[in-house]
Amino acid sequence: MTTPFSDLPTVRFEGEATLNPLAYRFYDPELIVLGKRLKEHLRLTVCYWHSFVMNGADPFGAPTIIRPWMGGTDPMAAARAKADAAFDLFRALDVPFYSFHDRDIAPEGDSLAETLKNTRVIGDYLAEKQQASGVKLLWGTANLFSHPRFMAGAATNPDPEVFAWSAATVKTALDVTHALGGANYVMWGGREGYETLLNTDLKRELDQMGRFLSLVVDYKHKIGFSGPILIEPKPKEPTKHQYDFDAATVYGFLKHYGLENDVKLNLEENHAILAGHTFEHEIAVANAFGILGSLDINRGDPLLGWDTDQFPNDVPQLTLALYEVIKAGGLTTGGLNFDAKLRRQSIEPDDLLHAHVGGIDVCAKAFLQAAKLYEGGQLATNLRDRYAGWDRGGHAAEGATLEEIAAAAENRAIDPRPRSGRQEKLENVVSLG
Ligand code: XUL
Ligand code: CO
Repeated sequence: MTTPFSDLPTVRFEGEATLNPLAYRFYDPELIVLGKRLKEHLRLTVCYWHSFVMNGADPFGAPTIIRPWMGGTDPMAAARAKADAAFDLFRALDVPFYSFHDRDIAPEGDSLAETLKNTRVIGDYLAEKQQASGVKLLWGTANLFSHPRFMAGAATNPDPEVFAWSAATVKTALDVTHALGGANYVMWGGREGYETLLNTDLKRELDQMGRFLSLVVDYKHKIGFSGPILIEPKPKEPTKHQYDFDAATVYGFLKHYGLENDVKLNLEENHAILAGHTFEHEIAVANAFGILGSLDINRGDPLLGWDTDQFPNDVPQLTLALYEVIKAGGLTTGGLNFDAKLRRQSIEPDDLLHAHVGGIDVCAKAFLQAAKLYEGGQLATNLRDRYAGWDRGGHAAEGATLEEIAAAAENRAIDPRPRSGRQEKLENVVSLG
């Protein structure tokens, strides 16, 4: 079927000097950086939900964005038309990956069985589209938050019937992700949280969430899905207290339920900000615990306290985040997923193009700057020098008891001299090179 993106030329790298707004100025997919092609570092991903489902409706008003593939009387035909539009956009942007929720790709049916069948049938259609285009699936996930049945949670719901419904939904979404060769399977705890303890058994809900995740991990091994399960932390919205608050909280949760070797994280810039962190903090925490998985690349608005999911356009900020990714050894199965949506007044199909082209170039420019910082080595040298005392061994070295350290400190009577943290000097290196 013809879609608004069918006839668009494919966006290409034209270099920094080009005046063509629909060309890449920094994203040269074949450029070798740090020993790998840029496209292999970034693993750019377009997400289905914001680009093909979201229509600009908000709590105050009706849809504004024209999505020609939505509507009609046959929801399965509409789902196929949506897939055609999606793969036309992937081709026009020349991105290697995409991502989806089950409900983005296929409609809810009249029964659970019909809903699951719809997911599988459209999954087969997507397999054909992948085959024809070469575009791959970065991750699939299940939408366990939009329908009213999930209002009090999915795995954490007080009603075991909802737990069971959610299990069936995730099983099918994971089956389809597996069949499509998905590199990861993501779980964002949409409604897993609470508004008030007056009606919530917090311990029971956490146990239910731990059990649900264990069941998913067992099933993943059973079917031979080799990618990681990724939890996506978010501190609030929709609920006031989301259980998957941030990277550190999720690690504690995984450890408690013995899942830290099977589950990693999908971190999102705007979620980090809502948790009172920077994106780079969340990446560094995940790396410290060995659970860095993938990234949802977007930004919030400093004047707004909610998840605005805007396309990234802050190069200095993203440079710091991607520097942490490089330090962590890069994303292996993960990628940079544009979990970002157009503003409500950006209503033309080509707004979607401009948003992604700019977002991709921002990621590329930030990555190239981060790679330069990494190769330049100034930050690493500084860090090494700052902790050099530990390399010299000494009385506080590994293995010493508290008494030994205490006695040595007292005998030596050295009053350690404060040394500059050199923050401004280092910030200048980042900003000015
Ligand atoms: C919600 C969010 C989700 C997840 C997938 O804030 O980020 O779109 O990425 O469920
Ligand atoms: Co996200």
